[in-house]
Amino acid sequence: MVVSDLHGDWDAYRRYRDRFVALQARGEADWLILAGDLIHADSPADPDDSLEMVTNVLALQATYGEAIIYLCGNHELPHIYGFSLSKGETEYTPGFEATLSQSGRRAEIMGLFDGLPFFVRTAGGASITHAGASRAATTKREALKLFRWNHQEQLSIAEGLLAEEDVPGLRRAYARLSQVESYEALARRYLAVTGPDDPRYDDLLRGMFVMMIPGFDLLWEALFTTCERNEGEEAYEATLIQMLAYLSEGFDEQRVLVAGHMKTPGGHQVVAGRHLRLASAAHARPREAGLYLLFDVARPVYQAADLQTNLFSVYQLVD
Ligand SMILES: [Mn+2]
Repeated sequence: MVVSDLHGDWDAYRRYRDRFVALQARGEADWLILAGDLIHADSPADPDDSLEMVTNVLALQATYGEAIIYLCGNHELPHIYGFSLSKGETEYTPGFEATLSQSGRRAEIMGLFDGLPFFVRTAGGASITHAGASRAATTKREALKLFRWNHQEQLSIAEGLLAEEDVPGLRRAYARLSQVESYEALARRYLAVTGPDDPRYDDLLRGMFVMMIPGFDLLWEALFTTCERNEGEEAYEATLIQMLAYLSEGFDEQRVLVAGHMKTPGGHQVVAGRHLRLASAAHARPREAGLYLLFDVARPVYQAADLQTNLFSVYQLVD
């Protein structure tokens, strides 16, 4: 069972979770795959229960073990690296950082985020990821780097670079560039640190150095890709076929990519023949058009359209 982009929507999360629990008990679903962007309400007007949802996933994992797969989305990513994320006037990250600090479970949740996979492959040839295929992985070597990505390695490179710098000077420059009076105000806002003694105090600076590591854009592109809306459907088809070929390395041939990430009126869309775009809540328009995917991972799929009969709703009173 695949669900995507719940964006802090507890009601949607509860419906999908309960559906999985019921299906699992009947032997009709073995895996629950949350395809990223579980957190951050889409708009400041929407309720945001991101932290409750993440802690509930931890509880589900304690019960169902590896059957609960949570993939990394572009909204989980900034919290791993201490970036801020915003769109227009909406700042997504400070609220979650604040609840994270208040929860007393930061280390546990960061441990979860650090280990979130980017891709799941199936024997039947459908791979699942958050956003889609990206052009950044242009060689097999780059694709392998992405598949074996290590956040801690990137963070320690950035820490090494930061250690060679005049840190107080960088803090002042960072504040100046952000047009605020002090770095401390920024660190409190974006990292929910307690003050200058907090071990995470300089994580905004570290995040800045992460962005400068050559090759980091590989990860960025993979989680933020806007697919055919970026490069056109024809070019995207080639990108998609290339990505599926990389995903097929040393495994069953992968022929279809399932991803969410983008606004999808009606809850699903077939893109470039091989990409099934899924929106389970916030991106569905209306929200209640949101769908989940339930398919047999061993049955071969050849086209995204093959999965269209496997889409279901939790917003209707059917069982
Ligand atoms: Mn996304």
